[in-house]
Amino acid sequence: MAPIDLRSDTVTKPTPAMRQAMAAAEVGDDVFGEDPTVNRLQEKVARLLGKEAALFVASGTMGNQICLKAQTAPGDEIICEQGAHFLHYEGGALALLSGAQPRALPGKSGILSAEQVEDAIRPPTYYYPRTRLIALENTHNLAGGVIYPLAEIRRIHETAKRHDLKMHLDGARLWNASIASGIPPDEYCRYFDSVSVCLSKGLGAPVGSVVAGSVEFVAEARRLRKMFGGGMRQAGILAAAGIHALDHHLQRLAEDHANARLLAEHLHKMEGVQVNLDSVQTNIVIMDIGGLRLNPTGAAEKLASAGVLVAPFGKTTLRAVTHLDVGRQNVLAAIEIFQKSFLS
Ligand code: TLP
Repeated sequence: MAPIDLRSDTVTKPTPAMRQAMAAAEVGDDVFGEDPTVNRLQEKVARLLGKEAALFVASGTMGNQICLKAQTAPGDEIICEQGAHFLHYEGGALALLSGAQPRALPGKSGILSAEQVEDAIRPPTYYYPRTRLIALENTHNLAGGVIYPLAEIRRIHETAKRHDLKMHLDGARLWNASIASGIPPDEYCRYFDSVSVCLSKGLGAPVGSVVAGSVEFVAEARRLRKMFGGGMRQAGILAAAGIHALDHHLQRLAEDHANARLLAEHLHKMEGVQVNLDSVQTNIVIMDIGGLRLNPTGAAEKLASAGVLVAPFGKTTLRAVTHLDVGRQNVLAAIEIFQKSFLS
């Protein structure tokens, strides 16, 4: 039997209907801007996010890095939370590609306050780095899928405006935030100059992310995408999967959230395991197994041999993520496996 794969929501396989949409996609050379399906996806995402324009890119990493570079110069400073994805999981790309430096602040469950941001903004003197950009993540992956409170985003935005700073949103899982909170994506995005959203996570497309912003920003993003080697040709085959995902897989994210909750509540009751239930707001469950006599790698291996895949995610933590390819029955089966593996 195939294992129950909770390592990430990136592991989903395209559904038969998605594959059909991909096979039927009209295509053209997207480097010339001539792929009608890519253009349709870009228009659709721009509309959903309330932005003037959007650009299809290869990955969430490429999306973030294009947005960060487009809005900074080497030596500039980017204010972000210390668990930001682009600091830890993008291979140091910020240093290489933008030459900007992060000013990483400790958030509460990944959430920065406007006061913290205000305090970190550098006065304009010749020896300080120039604060340029504020980058937030919604949902916050390392904090366990926590949703950024809209009221705090608004306050941070006011601070940004006062200091003439730009705002970037890593919205790899913005769809999850939106479905869980009931706040439409464009309401979140109106406070940001650039947004990067993923199609290949909760939405279940095989490849791709989209960056969005003003027409001027997207023109620069297009230039950088080419420079980073991300100009794809008949990419409509991939964009079709994204369009299909947005049409069919958005509302169902609520099921992933209910499944994550179910898993979290059961895990939290297990001896030696702790889950901060307050942070389980979407499809990610981070469990602290410090109370067991297992390290995360050993625990993940034990679970894998019993049929559940999870990701070691810290010194004493494991991460489980629910998605399109795991239903409630799979989660119930996984709970039994967790119980047996952790208790034996
Ligand atoms: N996150 C992956 C891993 O890299 C950890 C995952 O399994 O969660 N922003 C955020 C908030 C992300 O979680 C990710 C992927 C990305 C950006 C990068 O996306 P990709 O993997 O498409 O480059």
